[in-house]
Amino acid sequence: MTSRVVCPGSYDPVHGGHLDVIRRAAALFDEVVVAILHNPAKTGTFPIEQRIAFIEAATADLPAVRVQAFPTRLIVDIAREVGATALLKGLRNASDYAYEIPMASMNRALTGIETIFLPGDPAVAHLSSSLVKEVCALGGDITGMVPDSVREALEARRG
Ligand code: COD
Repeated sequence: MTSRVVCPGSYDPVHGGHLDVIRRAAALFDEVVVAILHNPAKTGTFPIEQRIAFIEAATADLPAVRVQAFPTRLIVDIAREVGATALLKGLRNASDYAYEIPMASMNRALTGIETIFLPGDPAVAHLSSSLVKEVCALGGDITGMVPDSVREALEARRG
């Protein structure tokens, strides 16, 4: 039976921490669905189509990975629809843990789906979409933190 996992997130935009988790997921499961969803606590920076394009380009060497957007849907419904065994997320630190555990519990209460957590790689644990955007907007160098296409798009937004 094909094992399939969903990696949910805003991915606005994708960065090296996300890509590390996606690559590790692809080594563990037959198929990885990277699901771009709406986080009500965040306002969007990049259009959904552009977020998809950034991730597709960065994972082009991983045939098991597919990227889909489900802007106004519950993650548990997406997981059921695509036939996922589990959700998979990265955990950078205690703040991530405090944020993620209630969501994992809620999702399990809704449909029984489990959430698997991978510890963030310390080499990229400092990365978040919001910090990368802030550093770039204020003139900092984000080379290597995000794919080049993302860096160029963020630099262009500086004006
Ligand atoms: N290293 C390792 N992992 C990382 C790193 C890093 N440097 N940076 C981020 N991650 C992990 C995060 O911990 C997270 O697991 C994932 O990558 C995605 O991160 P973000 O920031 O792009 O995404 P979030 O946290 O904004 O995503 C929240 C969701 C969109 C998944 C959530 O709001 C959701 O499920 N929304 C859909 C509606 C829904 O079902 N709501 C009810 C939830 S109970």
